[in-house]
Amino acid sequence: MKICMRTKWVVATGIGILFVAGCETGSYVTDSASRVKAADWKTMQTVDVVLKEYSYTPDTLKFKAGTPYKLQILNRGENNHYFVAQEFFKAIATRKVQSNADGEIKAPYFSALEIFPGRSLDLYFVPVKKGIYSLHCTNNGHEEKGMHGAIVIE
Ligand SMILES: [Cu+2]
Repeated sequence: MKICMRTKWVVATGIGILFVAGCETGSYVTDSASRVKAADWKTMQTVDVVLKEYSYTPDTLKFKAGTPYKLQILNRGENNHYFVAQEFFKAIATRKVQSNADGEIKAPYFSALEIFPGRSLDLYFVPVKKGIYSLHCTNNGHEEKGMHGAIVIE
């Protein structure tokens, strides 16, 4: 299984110390449109993640490759919070992001989502590439205060 964490892994080798910065070279899922079309959206699973100061609940999200999902990203905090998971977004076939009553944004992939206090965004997707991916908030200092997590595709 591929492990793509943002944390730098230090690997001791015979020739010195090698710093591995995760797998940040992968490309996005290029056949997203056909995967989204082929998925049986009647079997869609709904998963919630709650953002607040300074956490994701749950802090580990688990998905099964090939199953269609709606991930409801709910900001129950007082600040804007981000859902930044670049390697995860590269590992899924994205259908759309829906802003509840406001509308839908259709794009082949996203790299980050920002959710305003008291609001939510719904990410519709099909997990494709198995692995462990990091999640964090890029709002000022939030990650250092604990706003980080992991996303697992099994
Ligand atoms: Cu935050």
